[in-house]
Amino acid sequence: MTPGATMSDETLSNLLHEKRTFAPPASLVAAANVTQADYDEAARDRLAFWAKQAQRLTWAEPFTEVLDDSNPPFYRWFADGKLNAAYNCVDRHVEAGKGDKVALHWVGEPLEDTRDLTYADLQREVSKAANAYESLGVGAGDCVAIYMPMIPEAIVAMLAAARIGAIHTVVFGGFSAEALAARVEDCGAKLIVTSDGGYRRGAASALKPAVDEAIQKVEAVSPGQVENVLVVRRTGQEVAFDPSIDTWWHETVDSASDQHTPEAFEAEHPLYVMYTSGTTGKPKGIKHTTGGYLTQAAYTHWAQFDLKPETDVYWCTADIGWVTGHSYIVYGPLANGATQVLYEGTPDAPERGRWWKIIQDYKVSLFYTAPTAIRSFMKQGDTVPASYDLSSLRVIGSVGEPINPEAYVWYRTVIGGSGNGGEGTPIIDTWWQTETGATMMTPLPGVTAGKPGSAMLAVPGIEVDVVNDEGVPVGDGQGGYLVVTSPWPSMLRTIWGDDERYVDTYWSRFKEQGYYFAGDGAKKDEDGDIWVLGRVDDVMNVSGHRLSTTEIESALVSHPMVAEAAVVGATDPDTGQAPVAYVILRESAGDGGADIAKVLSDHVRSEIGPIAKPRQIMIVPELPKTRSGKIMRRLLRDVAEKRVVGDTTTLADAGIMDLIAAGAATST
Ligand code: 6R9
Repeated sequence: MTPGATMSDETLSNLLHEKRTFAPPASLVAAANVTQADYDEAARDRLAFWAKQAQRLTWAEPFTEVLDDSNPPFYRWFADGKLNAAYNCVDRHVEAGKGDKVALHWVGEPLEDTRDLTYADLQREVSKAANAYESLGVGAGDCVAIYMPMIPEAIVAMLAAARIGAIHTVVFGGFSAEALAARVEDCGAKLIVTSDGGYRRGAASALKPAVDEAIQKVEAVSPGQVENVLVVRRTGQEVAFDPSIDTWWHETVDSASDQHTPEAFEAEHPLYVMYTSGTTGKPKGIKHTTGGYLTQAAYTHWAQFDLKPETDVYWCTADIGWVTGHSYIVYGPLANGATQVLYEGTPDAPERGRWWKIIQDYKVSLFYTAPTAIRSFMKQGDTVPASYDLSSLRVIGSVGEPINPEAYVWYRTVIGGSGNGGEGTPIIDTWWQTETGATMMTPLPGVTAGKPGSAMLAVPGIEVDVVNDEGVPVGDGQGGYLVVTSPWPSMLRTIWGDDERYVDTYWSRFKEQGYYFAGDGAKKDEDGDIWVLGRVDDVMNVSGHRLSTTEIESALVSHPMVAEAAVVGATDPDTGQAPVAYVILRESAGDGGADIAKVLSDHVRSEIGPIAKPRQIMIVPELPKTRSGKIMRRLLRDVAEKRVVGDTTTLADAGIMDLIAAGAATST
């Protein structure tokens, strides 16, 4: 806590008062997958509910025990059952007569560069890749690192690993050689699957050189660890090729047999490791296993999108290198036999309407994206999406950050306005984490009236709460820490190679209660619905009041000139900390005028009160973000406190900090 500041009674002040609600469209309610009865059923017997959801999967050997909680927090789900994840995502749909159903409508970034893969195609491709992996000496328990653009082979590479019981770790294609090397080394990968490059922003970018560099780094500490590199030819660009370690996908995989018998693995067999950067220290390898993970990914994908697999076309814009790509591009949708779009490139290539054109062309009905994307479209204005037919949409989702109420309303009206026969498209605001594996909180589209900015309530079978410093649940209208109060099927099992860090990071804060500490602040509103308020590390203390950055940001975004805002607490001699805001204006606002800082500061005062009024407001062209679109407030705090800016390796665009720091130096 800041020296001199005193702790208020409230764990987190509750500032913003958003009262709008959006009821589910009648047509959706009439045929909804999930109803109130499902919540009631799950509340009566949570474990029986999950045992029933696990029947969405095909088990080679049935489980007899649902949850083994004999050694907390090392929980095990469905532990004596056996299954194969790839079989569940691919083969069983073919066996059920759905081989001709399109699994992937792949859309490359260059126009007209498209490819459809049916479930039967996927079965052949995954089988070939699995055979190729085995011929390269990869087997159950080995680790395969995947560093690829958004092409079908990325999904094939993941499923081929799962099929033979190998553990995959997908590293985002935008990460540096250094970040790749650290992950490859930490999980002990012996095979790296990559491509020559991919298309982004209208041009071919390279990936293979980063792999070559990463291998040199790994060799220096762990000689001989990486045995093979499998390279997909995507762009045809020249790449260095070392035949002693490199193999072309189109030779090794394409020549392999398309027949492969999947072996069943124990439900607790590791499926993948996904690295997530902590605020400090080395990235944590989050370990997920097979049966529980697949159960919750499949159930939540079906429930939250109200998926009708025979008619819906689904599209999640996440990158495969983010957990959202794992659960809601690969495992959830494919386990459910869905048809989905997979898009390689950026939203504005070759023009700003690209995403909306894809929705129109493929009649996308279920759409899942992040607040950062929604705000960037909001910045551009309504005219671009207005020129496309978006009436196929039924349910639209948000994930990654709290969605500001104004961005929510824009998303609902401008993107979702014509959906459901003009009744409008419900938004599912899904709260979850790499660690939780699948959605934990969201309003369900056929049951709950949505509140802009609130993830609202736990999905059936999940138990969350908001507690104070002592671990006692807060009352309605109060804020505190978001916790999960009982184990769930898709939970992380540990941090790869570091059980102690797993226990310390997630289970020591509320050890006595046995609660999982999510690291997010949250509040309960007067109805008891939950609003996530961002990471507790970002909470600031102003004159003894603990304020969430999210609420001040949302107040700023509710001004018609503002598209995006980031707020940080900077050290202040009078108040301990004071809010400093970085704001991106909408294009329609021009430069905002000479008194823009005062206008916005007065707006915050009138929306939420004088305590939250920013000490300084800076207009900036962009904000520092991670590759999954989260604002990196830590770096903005460095600028606000006039420090040297810290580690920027996980930024999507490192140059942005120079721009912001230069602007701050000249502003008053
Ligand atoms: C899936 C994903 C997890 C953190 C999480 C929280 C934030 C995600 C949110 C949300 C408010 C939502 N977050 N979804 N905050 N409302 N709907 O994002 O995983 O990259 O591990 O990030 O993201 O702060 O703790 P991950």
